[in-house]
Amino acid sequence: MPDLRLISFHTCPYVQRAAFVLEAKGVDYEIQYIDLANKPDWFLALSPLGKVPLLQVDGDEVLFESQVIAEYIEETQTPRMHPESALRRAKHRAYIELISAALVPAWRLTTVKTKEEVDTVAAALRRLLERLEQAHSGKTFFDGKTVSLVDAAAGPLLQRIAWAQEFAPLGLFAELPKLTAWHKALLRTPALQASAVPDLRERSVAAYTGWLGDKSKRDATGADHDA
Ligand SMILES: N[C@@H](CCC(=O)N[C@@H](CS)C(=O)NCC(=O)O)C(=O)O
Repeated sequence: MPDLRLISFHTCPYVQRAAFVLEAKGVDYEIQYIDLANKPDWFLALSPLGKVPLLQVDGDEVLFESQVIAEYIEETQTPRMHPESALRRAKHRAYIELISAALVPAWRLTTVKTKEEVDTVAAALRRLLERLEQAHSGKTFFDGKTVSLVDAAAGPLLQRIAWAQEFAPLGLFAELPKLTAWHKALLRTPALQASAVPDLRERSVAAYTGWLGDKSKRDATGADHDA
């Protein structure tokens, strides 16, 4: 088994995706956290895009991009998380792309400054969540009773949506019963629980520096979203 080291940032949902896959397969790995506000020189030398996650394999090989890392772990470690059928596998990869696209507005919710911007960003996120609801099998996880790479990508997204809605009821899960149940099932999944530091929620909530995180502004403008 190769020697694996995951270079991480505490609250990064992309790192969590890679860690979820390692945990779901019971793979041994080390994790090293860096400060993205003060990137070390060794990290900048290793990371072509200056981003986490990185996976160092046997010391000198470096992989970047979370989904590439997830696919490498999938190809080299059991049990398989991707479906056997090429068509289903392709669809899983397509929905992982959709989840990556949804992480962009989910992250923007932490910083946008006005209620109007929050509503616009939440509406864009909601449209993607509706497509995910349509694609979900209705079983415990995205496509069955066991976790797939789609679940590894979705867990960190659904956690962040729930945390945004602790500040104001944005209605992001409203009338999406499959996503609501999926979120609950993923929260109970050991691989998601082990994919990040125990205080991930507190650290993530602290990143809300925009309108959602500012109670005085919310009170002034009224957090009158539909639930
Ligand atoms: N597409 C990349 C996105 C990774 C990413 O955006 N990571 C963020 C932290 S969550 C990062 O390293 N940001 C540092 C920067 O952009 O300078 C992946 O899937 O790995």
